[in-house]
Amino acid sequence: MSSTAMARALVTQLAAHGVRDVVVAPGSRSAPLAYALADAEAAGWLRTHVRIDERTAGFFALGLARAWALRGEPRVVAVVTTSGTAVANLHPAVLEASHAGLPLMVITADRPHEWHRTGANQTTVQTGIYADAPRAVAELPARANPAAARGHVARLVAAALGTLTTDPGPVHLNVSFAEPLVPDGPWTPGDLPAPVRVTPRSGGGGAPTARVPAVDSLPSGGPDADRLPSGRRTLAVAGDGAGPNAARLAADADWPLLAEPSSGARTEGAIVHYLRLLADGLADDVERVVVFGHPTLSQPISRLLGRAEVEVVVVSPTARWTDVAGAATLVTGAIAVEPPTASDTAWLQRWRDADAAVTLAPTPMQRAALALWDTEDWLLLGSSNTVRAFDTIVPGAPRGAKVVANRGLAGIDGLVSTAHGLATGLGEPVRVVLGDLSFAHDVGGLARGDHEPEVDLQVVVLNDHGGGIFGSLEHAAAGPAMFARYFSTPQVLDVVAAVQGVGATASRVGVDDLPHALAAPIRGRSGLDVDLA
Ligand SMILES: Cc1ncc(C[n+]2csc(CCOP(=O)(O)OP(=O)(O)O)c2C)c(N)n1
Ligand SMILES: [Mg+2]
Repeated sequence: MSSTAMARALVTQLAAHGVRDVVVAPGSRSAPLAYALADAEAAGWLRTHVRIDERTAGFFALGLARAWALRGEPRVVAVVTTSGTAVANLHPAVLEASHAGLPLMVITADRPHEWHRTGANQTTVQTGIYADAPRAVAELPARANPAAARGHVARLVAAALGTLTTDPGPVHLNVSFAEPLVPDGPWTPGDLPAPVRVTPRSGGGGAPTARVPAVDSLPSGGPDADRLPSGRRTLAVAGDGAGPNAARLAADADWPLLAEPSSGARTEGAIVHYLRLLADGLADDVERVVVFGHPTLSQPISRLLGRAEVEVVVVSPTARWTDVAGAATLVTGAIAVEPPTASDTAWLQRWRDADAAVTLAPTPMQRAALALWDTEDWLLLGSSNTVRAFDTIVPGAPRGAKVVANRGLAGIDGLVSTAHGLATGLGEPVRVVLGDLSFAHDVGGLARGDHEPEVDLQVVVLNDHGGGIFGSLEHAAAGPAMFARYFSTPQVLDVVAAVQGVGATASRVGVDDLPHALAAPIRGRSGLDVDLA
């Protein structure tokens, strides 16, 4: 059967199974899909987004997937590439999607199977390339019957959403196309066919939500909830993507709330200086820790969760929960809390008082973090010191519900691209704040094709001229030459010029001027190079 017929069948089934965004990178082998997707977009079935760099395309798709999840309507986002090295360029985003639990469908075009291992141009073994990251893998050989598309797409979409597995994440479809790669006639997509209905056994929950804030994924009551008795000195630890219910439960139970900035739970009442308080010995009296989301930011929390005498309860809506030390005695989808006793309230007050008593002179990066926290647009926090500056200084506030980060694997890559996809998906202004090396890693993510829409996206570079985080690690003790060349790695880079080079506006500001610069509305693509020196 023709490549055109297979491409049209796949696109039809993607749209039928709820895919609304497809990111496309140019290529000839994937051309049958490009033609079919263009027709599908013209028919209003879905939106396409064209990116030239597949590494960027992958993270852009991840940002789109996160946008759907943040809106409480998780959907699979597909990304289409040609064969060869293009496929490998998607790997970082596939890994982040796997560890963040986001539904990304990677569709890689391949050469006919008989060309494998023959020296054929741009031909390699693509199936299995992402190792065990995909939740499902499907292969469609060249000249396969297009009727096969329906079943495979239904399976892949269900696996990506975790409909039956409660384990959402990336999936991989490798589809081979033989010539001709151009359509054999016009196509006007009409009515969408009915999708395969895939429903979970209980029928109640529907697809689990990806691990992102603003998604109420942790019902605090309900018949299936595990009831946690009051009267135990408990801490609530809200890691990335914990969601606002973590804050609500902590408030209901009078538990001190230790919420990372991208938890969605760093809202009113959160303990700000918890790292300091843990270090000062308040942790010694903890009897129980209830963990929400994916905490990664601090050693003291990890140590606390590894202490033998501390009871650890993990609340997780998906099959992949965080319990590094293997200490959890209960892993549950939902908890119910009892009204607090006088001792619970006294325990909370002890933490609040200690928190209020901490005085510290903020570092320039922390001052930048406070200024950014004071804004109202969506905020994507970069890895490394950026997210940690926020974690150690910003108060619990409603803004905490509009902060996200790529904490699946905490890479310094793909952050600008993720923000670009997020802004496109939300249709709202987004600000990404990140280190100078992280920015250098993904300058291309800010670029836009001539024929792609402009978005409201601001890149804020916290510029300390190199990887500042290494100065707080044991490598700070390496000699200055060793440290500068192999760890800090400052770059010959003009951030303003780089931003301007992709057609965005840019300016350099000092920390003192940052609040003023942030007061201007985010319009189009822009950059702020914040000089932390
Ligand atoms: C893709 C990737 N490569 C390397 C690392 C290791 N790494 C962690 S932080 C860091 C330096 C980041 O520098 P910058 O973005 O300037 O942030 P800063 O520490 O200065 O705040 C590096 C290289 C990583 N996390 N991800
Ligand atoms: Mg830096």
